[in-house]
Amino acid sequence: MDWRPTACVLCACNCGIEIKLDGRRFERIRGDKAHPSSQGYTCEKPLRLDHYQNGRDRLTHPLRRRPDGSFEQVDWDTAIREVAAGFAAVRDAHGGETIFYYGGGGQGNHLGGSYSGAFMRTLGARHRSNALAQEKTGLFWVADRMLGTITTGDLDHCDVALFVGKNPWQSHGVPRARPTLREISRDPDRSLIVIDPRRTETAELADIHLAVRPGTDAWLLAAMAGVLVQEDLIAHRWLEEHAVESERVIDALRRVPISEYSATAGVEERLVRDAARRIAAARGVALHEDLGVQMSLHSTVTSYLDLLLMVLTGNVGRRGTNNPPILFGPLVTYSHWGRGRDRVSPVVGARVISGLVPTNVIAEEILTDHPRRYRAMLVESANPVHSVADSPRMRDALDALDLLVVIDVAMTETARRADYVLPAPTQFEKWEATFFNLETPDNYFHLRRPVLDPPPDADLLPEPEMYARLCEALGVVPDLAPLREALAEGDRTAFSAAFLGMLADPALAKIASVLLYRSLGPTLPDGAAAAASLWPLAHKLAAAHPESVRRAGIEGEGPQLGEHLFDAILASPSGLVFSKDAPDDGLGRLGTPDKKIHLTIPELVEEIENLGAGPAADPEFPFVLSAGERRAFTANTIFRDPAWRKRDPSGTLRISPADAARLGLTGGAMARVTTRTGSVEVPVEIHDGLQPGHVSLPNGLGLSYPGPDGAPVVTGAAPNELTAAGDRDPYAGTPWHKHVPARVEAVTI
Ligand SMILES: Nc1nc2c(c(=O)[nH]1)N[C@H]1C(S)=C(S)[C@@H](COP(=O)(O)OP(=O)(O)OC[C@H]3O[C@@H](n4cnc5c(=O)[nH]c(N)nc54)[C@H](O)[C@@H]3O)O[C@H]1N2
Ligand SMILES: Nc1nc2c(c(=O)[nH]1)N[C@H]1C(S)=C(S)[C@@H](COP(=O)(O)OP(=O)(O)OC[C@H]3O[C@@H](n4cnc5c(=O)[nH]c(N)nc54)[C@H](O)[C@@H]3O)O[C@H]1N2
Ligand code: SF4
Ligand SMILES: [Mo]
Repeated sequence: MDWRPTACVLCACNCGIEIKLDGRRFERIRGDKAHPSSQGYTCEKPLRLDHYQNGRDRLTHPLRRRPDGSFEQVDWDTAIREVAAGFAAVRDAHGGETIFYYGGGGQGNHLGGSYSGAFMRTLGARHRSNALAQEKTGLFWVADRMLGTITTGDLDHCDVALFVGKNPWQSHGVPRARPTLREISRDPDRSLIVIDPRRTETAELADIHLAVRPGTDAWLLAAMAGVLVQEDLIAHRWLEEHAVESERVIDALRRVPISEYSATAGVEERLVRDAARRIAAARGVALHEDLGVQMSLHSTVTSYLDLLLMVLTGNVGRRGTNNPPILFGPLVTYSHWGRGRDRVSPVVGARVISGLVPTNVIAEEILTDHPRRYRAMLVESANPVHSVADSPRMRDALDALDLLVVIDVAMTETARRADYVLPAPTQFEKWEATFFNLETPDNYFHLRRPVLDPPPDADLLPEPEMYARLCEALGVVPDLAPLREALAEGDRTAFSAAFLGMLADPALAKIASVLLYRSLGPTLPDGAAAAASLWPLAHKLAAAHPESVRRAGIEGEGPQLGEHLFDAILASPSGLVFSKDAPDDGLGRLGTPDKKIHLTIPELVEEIENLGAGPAADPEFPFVLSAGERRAFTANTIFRDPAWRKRDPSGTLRISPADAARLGLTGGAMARVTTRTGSVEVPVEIHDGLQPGHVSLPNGLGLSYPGPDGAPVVTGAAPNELTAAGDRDPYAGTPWHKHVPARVEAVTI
């Protein structure tokens, strides 16, 4: 009876869960069997969600910084008026493009972010970023140039699953990760191939584990692609039909020195050849690459090589291979094929991919006297002081701004430096959704209802309401009576016409989401006003992919299909399937103008040709530190209360038995880890899955949280106290967090 459906907010899977309340506490949590993607599955982490919901450092009132640096509570009218005026003053003095937006949603909340553009565009802001620019932009750039779209590996129907730098046993990121991995591993006709320097839980299940030397995936993958070409295992007929510009890259791969590159990567040549042959022989290969390569050396060329393995063997656009998903919302934007502008950041000139400035250049774009430097920043649902490279420098950069405004639910490392902190209800106290809709052949969307009200003694506003009020404070929201009158007619046909009419005015087009929130919003059932921004998305999707939507069981023609899709979303508290592919639909969704795969990216082919000898170690920093490993008890910085961890309370440094013995370290002893940026002391865990020379620290540690007496306590080491902003990919600007040169010593007392 009182099990309330919602979703887990701890990773991009957003598994459906049900929560039973005891007053304001989450008494029990279980998987929601009615959720069409997770089907009752969860990992162990959401059972601890009460630590997020009822954290001791939750924000309760809008805060304004006093001249002495402390915060005072203010009412919402004051906060909204002063924040709007503060940004407007920066715009008037320096231009709107000096206002920077960071965030827009974490692992569970993207609905608020869908309203932020209204405020930012009205101010004339143009530059923004978020965590995707720390991980996925290199892959997005490559996929855009080759395919005109991103793809997702179809694990349900593949016979080979290939994980590169990803440990889904712990990090998930694919639906029902553990049963899926077990199933593939147990099935004699299917193979699991894992490329990871560490013997991870996922690697333990693998048929082929390529234990690459950290940072040398480019050599390994070039060798594998070389095997495909040199043993003539490529899908010639398929390539002739679906690919162009293949000569240059195939020619380069013909000349790859396979033995030498395998040796550089530290993997036996026999195993490299076996893996390539298994891929070539598969009916369907599903590839998932992740941070292990996206945050390491040569990350963009590695993403290119990953996709080359897939394309050369015909593993794109078919069932059981990698397919372009039908995205529900604007998670990725593409620019290469004339659909947007290739831009660069104003100060550093870094490439902007999918609309995002690389996170590693943000501090540099602020700490300068360049006239176009960022002067003000709005941070929503992110903790860049903790999550972006070189925290000390990030703190300096945020302190140098004329204005910093943070929207969050908790008092974070970033919020502590703000001029204004705007408190939002948690993701269980408001309507929420994510745009992590990446699955094929079936794809899912879940609009979540609130599970409980915000605390009665708190004064919070959901993000859409904040943005609407901020736009109103700027004086740009017109009288909406015509829209409301059109809505009063019952169906939304007249409303649709009136709304489209308004968008002819470019100033109003900028605030379209706020117009919808204030007009359509209040007419939606059960207080679902925040869902108003989904209405145009439902229409766009139904117009672009009517067959896929109808296959998902939504009926209607023309605009009616969009209306029905929107209504179905509102009526599906456990989520719904919104699109279903027919087998082999995928190639029709390539985003290139000729619907062909463009195989050669000249600058990356050149890099493959000039990889040279492997990365050289600096004798002063002989270890490779992976700073930010996903473990059983990490969840970005969504859980701030360290008590959520049942094990590994302060985050160990994992080190190989050989290195530990050499350094005189025993399990539980303290070690000092030093990099060019900083130094931390952490307990040691001897881990026989690690290669000598490789050490790792978990992500999400090092947060400051009130202890029992209310005084702040920092638990564990924050990884970005150790990373450097200059350590980044030359194409995408993505960080090398998995490859930080480090020194390890025993701490002697
Ligand atoms: N438990 C838990 N799950 C999470 C999260 C969390 O905080 N905790 N966060 C979520 C988020 S935001 C993300 S982006 C995903 C990330 O998910 P993953 O990318 O799977 O997570 P990581 O553990 O950061 O990195 C994956 C692997 O990269 C390997 N690696 C290190 N160096 C190299 C290298 O040079 N080459 C290769 N091939 N591999 C290397 C590591 O050994 C590690 O096993 O996880 C999500 N899921
Ligand atoms: N060294 C190193 N750095 C890394 C990584 C690494 O592996 N190593 N991983 C990177 C990756 S992949 C990622 S995804 C990032 C993650 O880092 P960030 O993008 O900074 O985000 P999160 O840590 O997920 O924190 C999300 C914030 O949202 C807040 N929040 C929760 N619910 C709500 C809500 O409803 N509304 C609002 N407004 N706020 C809310 C939380 O309190 C928290 O402050 O870290 C990156 N940084
Ligand atoms: S897999 Fe991700 S979304 Fe699912 S329950 Fe675990 S942390 Fe939550
Ligand atoms: Mo992430």
